Amino acid sequence: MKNLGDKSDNQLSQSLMGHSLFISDLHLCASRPHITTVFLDFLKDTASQASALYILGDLFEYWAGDDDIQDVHHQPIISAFKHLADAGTKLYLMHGNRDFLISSEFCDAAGMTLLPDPSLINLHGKTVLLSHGDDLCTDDVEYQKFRLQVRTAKWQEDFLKLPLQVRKNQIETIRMRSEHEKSQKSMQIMDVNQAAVEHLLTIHHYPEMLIHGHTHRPHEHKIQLDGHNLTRWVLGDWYEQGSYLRCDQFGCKVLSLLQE
Ligand code: LP5
Ligand code: MN
Repeated sequence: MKNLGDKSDNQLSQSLMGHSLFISDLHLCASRPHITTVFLDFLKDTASQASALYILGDLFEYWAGDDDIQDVHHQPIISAFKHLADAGTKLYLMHGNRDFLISSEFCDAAGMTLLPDPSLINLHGKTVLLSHGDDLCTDDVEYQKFRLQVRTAKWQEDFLKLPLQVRKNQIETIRMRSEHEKSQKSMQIMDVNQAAVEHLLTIHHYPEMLIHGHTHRPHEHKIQLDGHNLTRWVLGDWYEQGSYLRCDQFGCKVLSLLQE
């Protein structure tokens, strides 16, 4: 006969089994149809084998509001997510700096759970902190000012009242200004700030791993902090190829779709 002890043992072994995938910075858009095709194949062939898929921001080149879910480029992506979720893969989405206007209408249609940034999870028995990563780029003062402004509820409420096409036009203006300003900033300014990383890890009680994207500089960083050995995984973008992090109870490794 089963007792409560058996149940929690069972739940623990369930969480240790299987594997999870992490991706970010796909920047999907109608003008790069090849990457959308690669991504739809990834969902069908690779993510369908995983117990969970975590998308850590910037899934889209930009997101102007959930009233854009009917767009012909967005529809097949949303349907593919829903199909995957219905087949049993858990789907988690975190906002990036380009798609933070994704809301519940999109998530419900796609069968996804929206995660706050940062989020602490239990990943196959390990404590792992997830973030998009832009909040850690504290040396990029101009960007942080912009971020503070557009992440307020009031600003978003006012912006979303504008007609969809007006929002898209304003976003185009910001993208052009952002590209120009980025060309004037050093690589160091646009990277994460080490003290910000260490502060985040400390206030979350030294999780074994931090996984984030945004900087498009994929790497496994080993960190020693207050006597703890931690790992910071940086995910790659999907401009040239699909790269993803695969984690199970034995550890994590970066894989590329071109290697398969
Ligand atoms: O994304 P990435 O890596 O290329 O660059 C980021 C920072 N840039 C941004 C802007 C986005 O790329 C494009 C816009 C996304 C749309 C969001 C939806 C709704 C917003 C609508 C607002 C009206 O995030 C870039 C960082 C870089 O990461 C590295 O960390 O450097 O930051 C910038 O370049 C920002 C500039 O420094 C400041 C921009 C101020 C723009 C203010 C424009 C206001 C005028 C509005 C006119 C309608
Ligand atoms: Mn980003």
